[in-house]
Amino acid sequence: MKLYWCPRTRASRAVWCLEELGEPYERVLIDIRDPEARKDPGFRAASPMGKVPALEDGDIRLADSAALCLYLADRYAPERLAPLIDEPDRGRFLFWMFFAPGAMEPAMAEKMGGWATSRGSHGWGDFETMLETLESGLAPGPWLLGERFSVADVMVGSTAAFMRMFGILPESAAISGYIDRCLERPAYARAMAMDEG
Ligand SMILES: N[C@@H](CCC(=O)N[C@@H](CS)C(=O)NCC(=O)O)C(=O)O
Repeated sequence: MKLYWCPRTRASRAVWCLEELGEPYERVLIDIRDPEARKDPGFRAASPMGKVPALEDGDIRLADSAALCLYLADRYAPERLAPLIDEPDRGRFLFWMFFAPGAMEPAMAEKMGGWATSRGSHGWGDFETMLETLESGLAPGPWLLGERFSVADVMVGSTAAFMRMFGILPESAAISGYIDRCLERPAYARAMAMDEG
């Protein structure tokens, strides 16, 4: 597998996921600040928006951290990192997988950009609703699926860590404790170390 990657970007989620899998992969650096580097044909074929992360696995090419995590878990760690399609946990799992890009990220943009809120008409609700939903999803924990860690935690945990890093996470013992638990995972620590070079 080839992971198109750039340090200190959302690509760290894909690295965390790959490190949890334990399958061999190669990291290909795409400096997203360099327009020439972004012309790499393999990268463009895998990433329609020209964004990292993107993945090549045999004939399969795809981009987007949530899509990658779902693909990788289903393909290489079914049951271990993603509930199987007919397990009851699969429903909650899919909700949280899409919660990160579909609710957390736009709610963060709303908060940081000072956008007008519209809980009923914005698909992500609003920042407060997103936080309340996450807090209640983390009870009883320790993970979103209780004792079962999954790639939904890779998506939601990394996004919550970005929130804390950007200084927009209000005081929340449940969310802060969750981020700390994520950071204690050796696979996440390895992904963070790669960001530092
Ligand atoms: N929804 C995508 C977003 C990826 C994304 O925005 N990546 C940024 C880096 S964090 C990027 O590649 N930016 C370069 C650009 O858009 O020109 C994901 O989660 O993978």
